[in-house]
Amino acid sequence: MAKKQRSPEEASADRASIALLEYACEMEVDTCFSRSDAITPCPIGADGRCCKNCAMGPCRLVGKTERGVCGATIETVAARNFARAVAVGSSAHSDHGRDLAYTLLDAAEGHATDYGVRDPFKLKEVAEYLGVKADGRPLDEVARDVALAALAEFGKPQGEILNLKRAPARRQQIWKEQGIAPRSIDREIVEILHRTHIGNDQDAEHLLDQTLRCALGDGWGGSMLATDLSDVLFGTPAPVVTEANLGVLSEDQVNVIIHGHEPTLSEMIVAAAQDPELIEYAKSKGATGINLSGICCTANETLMRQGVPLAGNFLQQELAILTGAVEAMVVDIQCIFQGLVPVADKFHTALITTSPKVKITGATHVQFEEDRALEIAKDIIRMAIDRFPERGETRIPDIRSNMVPGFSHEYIDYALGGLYRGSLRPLNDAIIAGRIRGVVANIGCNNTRVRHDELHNYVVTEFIKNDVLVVETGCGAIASAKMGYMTPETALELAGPGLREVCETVGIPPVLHMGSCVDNSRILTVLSQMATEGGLGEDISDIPAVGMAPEWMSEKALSIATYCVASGAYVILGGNSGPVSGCDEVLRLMSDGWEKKIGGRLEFIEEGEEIVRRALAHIDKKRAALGLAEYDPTKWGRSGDRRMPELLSLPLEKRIEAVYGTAGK
Ligand code: XCC
Ligand code: SF4
Repeated sequence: MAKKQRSPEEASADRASIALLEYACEMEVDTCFSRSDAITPCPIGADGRCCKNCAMGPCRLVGKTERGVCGATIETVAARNFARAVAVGSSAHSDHGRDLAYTLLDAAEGHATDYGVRDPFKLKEVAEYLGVKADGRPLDEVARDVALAALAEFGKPQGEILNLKRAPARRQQIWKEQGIAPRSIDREIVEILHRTHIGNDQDAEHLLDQTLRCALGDGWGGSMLATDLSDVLFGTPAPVVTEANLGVLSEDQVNVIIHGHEPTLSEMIVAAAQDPELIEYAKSKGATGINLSGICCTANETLMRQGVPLAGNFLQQELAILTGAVEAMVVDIQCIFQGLVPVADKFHTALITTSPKVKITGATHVQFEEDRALEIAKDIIRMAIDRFPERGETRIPDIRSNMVPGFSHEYIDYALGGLYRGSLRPLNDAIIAGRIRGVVANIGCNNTRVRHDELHNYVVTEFIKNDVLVVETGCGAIASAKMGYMTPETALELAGPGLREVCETVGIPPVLHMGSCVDNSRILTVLSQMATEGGLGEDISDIPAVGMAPEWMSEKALSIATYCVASGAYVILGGNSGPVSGCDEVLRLMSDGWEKKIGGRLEFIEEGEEIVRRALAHIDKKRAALGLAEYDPTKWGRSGDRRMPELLSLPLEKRIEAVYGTAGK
């Protein structure tokens, strides 16, 4: 039975997307939105009640069926499904990290001459974490050893993941006590695949323990390496000024969109787009230049380091092509819709796959190789330029917002403490005093099953109003960027009085863009440092902080959620159909069970209001447990820049009165 199609306004909260969805309806072009309306999710699979791990099934544990053919219970089936999803998510992040280690190795050995070490300080720091001696040695040698040490983390025969040592001591102790410290990244993933084979591990709690261990291998292993090595190769992010939403596309330049997750090729495309010869070539075809923008996390990577504007988030990939203004969409890995092919076919757009791991039927494959990186990037730009004369009518929505991304952990340290005394002390102090009530990490995807961007926008608005500092990555970060929340000025407009004081003093937005999905590791680093800085307990689980992905859809999001919980955080995933909601016992194990075991808990909550309510309650509970002052917004807001212009506009006498009261007369 065909379902009713949602109107553009029902499908998205983003104005630029609504405009293009109207056009998609008119043109009868299918998008993820219309397909989502046409497909009802399988209610059995959605709840985690379906097992297809062997050919005696698939077994659907519904109605009177209490066990699968092999006798597996719903607890086993739900936990196994969840474990497998986390293993896939973890593999995606980690394999991305592995490729960066190979790029660094190739660069250090002179096989990839377009790449090199762009942040030697970070290299030294990472060398230390990985046990590589850096002092007094040539940079290339250190880089080579760091790359090899990083690669060893994926499959070393003994020991534990080295970056675990970066967690607070108390946290490391918990991992030891619970036996969930990951040994090597690949091993924990493979062990999940093994354990979930038919007739193997059939105890939900035991399966979930391994899930925690595997996810930790992602967060503190693969993802953290991906972040660190990207910073080494391409520079550690610091604030830049740029823009977000489809309005960044240009009417008169060649538009190239980079989409996916890896910075490796896209950094070269950024360089190629600035090549004077190619710009001349673009002009020879009637364009005024070359305009780059990004979608998903490739966008976040080049945004943070190069200021490349954001065209949009996950659900806008097809809509970008519908503008008719995109000459090429260049994709690498992860979150790339196969649905791009039929949309691109209707326009002059070249859809170009580049990863040796990703081909899409109907797209043009230009395989990326590190040793010819810039050359390949230039070929791709040339292909885009060649499409420009074929461009037809365009409909670029005139919608974009200013933004300031680039808040790496290093930059936050610097912003708060200065070059020589970089520290998170002022952040801890602001939380202790109650100017900042707590911290929320709002991350993750969009999902066609909820109105595009709506939950992201709602929760972020509520949190900053309530003096909660918000840090973001992934597509959630792009949603806030489009709302204009990532400029310091927003702080004046929307933030609560205490948060506003802090933002004004430091000159930061109340919503900080911390990067791509693998960069959630930056959030782990910040939380660890907050826990060891003093005044906020001694573990991540003590900090008044909450993690959430209200519009999540990917298996990577499940891995992120699980490693955050395993690191001590309270994590909320949007939507009630968590992949285990068919089994109360597994839901209990992940919430109360995990809280007892490791201090963090995972919950699935559908409503935005309830997400905010529970997050604030958790923050206040943690504040109370630390013995901090109860949150009281009326204490703040009588200082800060905003009062200055107001004050200066008053006549002298009134000004004195405003400062000293009538006693000043
Ligand atoms: Fe993909 Fe990273 Fe999700 Fe966005 S947020 S839809 S995973 S791009 Ni990670
Ligand atoms: Fe059914 Fe068991 Fe096979 Fe799963 S593993 S499909 S529950 S018989």
